[in-house]
Amino acid sequence: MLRLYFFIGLMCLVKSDTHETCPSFTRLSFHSAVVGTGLNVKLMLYTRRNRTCAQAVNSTFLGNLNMTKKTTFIIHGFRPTGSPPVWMEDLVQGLLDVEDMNVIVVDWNRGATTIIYSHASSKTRKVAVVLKAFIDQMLVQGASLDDIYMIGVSLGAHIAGFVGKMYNGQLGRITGLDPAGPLFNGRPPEDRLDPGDAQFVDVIHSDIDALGYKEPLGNIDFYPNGGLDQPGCPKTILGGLQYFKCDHQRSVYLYLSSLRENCSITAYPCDSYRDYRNGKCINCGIPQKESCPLLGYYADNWKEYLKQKDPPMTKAFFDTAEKEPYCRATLIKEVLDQWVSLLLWSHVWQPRVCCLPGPSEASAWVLMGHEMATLGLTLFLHRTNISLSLHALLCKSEREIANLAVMVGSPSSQSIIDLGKQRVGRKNNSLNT
Ligand SMILES: *[C@@H]1O[C@H](CO)[C@@H](O)[C@H](O)[C@H]1NC(C)=O
Ligand SMILES: *[C@@H]1O[C@H](CO)[C@@H](O)[C@H](O)[C@H]1NC(C)=O
Ligand SMILES: *[C@@H]1O[C@H](CO)[C@@H](O)[C@H](O)[C@H]1NC(C)=O
Ligand SMILES: *[C@@H]1O[C@H](CO)[C@@H](O)[C@H](O)[C@H]1NC(C)=O
Ligand SMILES: *[C@@H]1O[C@H](CO)[C@@H](O)[C@H](O)[C@H]1NC(C)=O
Ligand SMILES: *[C@@H]1O[C@H](CO)[C@@H](O)[C@H](O)[C@H]1NC(C)=O
Ligand SMILES: [Ca+2]
Repeated sequence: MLRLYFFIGLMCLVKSDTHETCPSFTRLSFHSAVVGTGLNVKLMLYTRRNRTCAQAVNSTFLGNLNMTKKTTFIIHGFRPTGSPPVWMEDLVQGLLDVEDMNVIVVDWNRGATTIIYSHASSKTRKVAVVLKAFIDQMLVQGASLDDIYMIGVSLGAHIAGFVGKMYNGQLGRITGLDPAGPLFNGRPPEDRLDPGDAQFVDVIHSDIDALGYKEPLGNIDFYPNGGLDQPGCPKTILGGLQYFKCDHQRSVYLYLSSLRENCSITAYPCDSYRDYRNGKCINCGIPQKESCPLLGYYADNWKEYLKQKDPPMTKAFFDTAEKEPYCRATLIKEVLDQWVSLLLWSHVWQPRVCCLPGPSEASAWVLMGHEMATLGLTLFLHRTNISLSLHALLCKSEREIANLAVMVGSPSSQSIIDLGKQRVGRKNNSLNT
């Protein structure tokens, strides 16, 4: 017993100690959610020089914010239990891993924590006003709107949209991670995130039948596994809290996976998930020299192309695995289920340097029969070696194959296989040499 008291005492000491030097995300209890919380927005700055210890900043104190760098704001959503978002730390560190930037965690837990969703959603514009005041100060200090990036989760996505509207769409970029649907579905553009809110708006929709927003909201809208339900998430209420939030939260985990070098997810522009599953959208609908858009952090590589479209909105689909690495799709499960056809295709970044017919052909297709399925699986398991092996197979070139997708031929993807056959037919020479 004494030991327990000692331990608790020690924890309090440690806690109050770190509290003074490093501000951390507001931690509230379920009690706060029941009684409700007044709005208080805390901004915490993380940089590569100070990855673990945040600095509290506000519109009168910009701290170590370096105005010449990109600044990414992370804005969370509704918090019905008051706890900090479990993914926040990974997102901050992941962003700092990929780029030397300022990362600002927008902690509006006081405001978002309530059991009554409409109370939280009614505070979104007020949070946006606080962020506007902060960004105005950044601009005074020499920052550029081009360098401002907002990642908004759920209600946070609409907050980012409201900030963007106040700058007439001049913010660099907004990423909406399953933007909130309830009370926003069907609203006009001024009352929600819309493609005009930033120079580039990309959105992941992972729970359009419950907590997420159904219709497209950005220049590109990604619908993983069709956007309704995510593999690996509980299908019944027996799954507890996960039943409610798993699909919704998956958008954040998919985005996070894009920050990891080994897990890029390729998406296929398409009118509907059904068309995608039927193999109608495998050529990306994008000029030949480009490969398909990637989900997540690097989605803005396709910005110029996507914005040229009229209207500048594209829906993109893809399938994922049920747990990390999500990029692994359903290959292994389905192969184990004895599918015999395996279709493997790659998008070659620089067809000119490969022995493909010419620059007009961006994709190389290989249809693999039964014998080759084993080889394909082996290649897949040694993921880092796939591109090497494909080089040997297709290109005999040292150039990187930028993107690769492996998919099992299932009855629904018969048309992919047919298309693959045609392509293989046309490329027999290059494959055999
Ligand atoms: C990191 O932040 C803490 C608290 O703000 C500060 O004491 C420390 O000097 C910072 N470290 C660096 C390298 O800036
Ligand atoms: C801004 O932050 C500084 C330093 O943390 C603090 O002293 C000041 O009171 C804050 N100002 C406001 C308006 O919150
Ligand atoms: C801000 O960043 C630039 C380059 O990104 C760097 O040259 C400069 O030293 C930084 N300023 C501070 C105060 O760290
Ligand atoms: C991918 O990389 C991350 C860190 O970059 C690592 O934690 C993870 O295990 C890797 N996954 C695979 C399948 O290699
Ligand atoms: C990739 O292939 C090389 C040569 O065959 C081998 O030495 C290496 O271990 C392989 N790497 C992986 C991750 O399988
Ligand atoms: C191409 O190769 C495949 C498999 O080796 C073969 O079935 C097909 O007949 C070949 N097509 C042409 C046009 O040579
Ligand atoms: Ca769902």
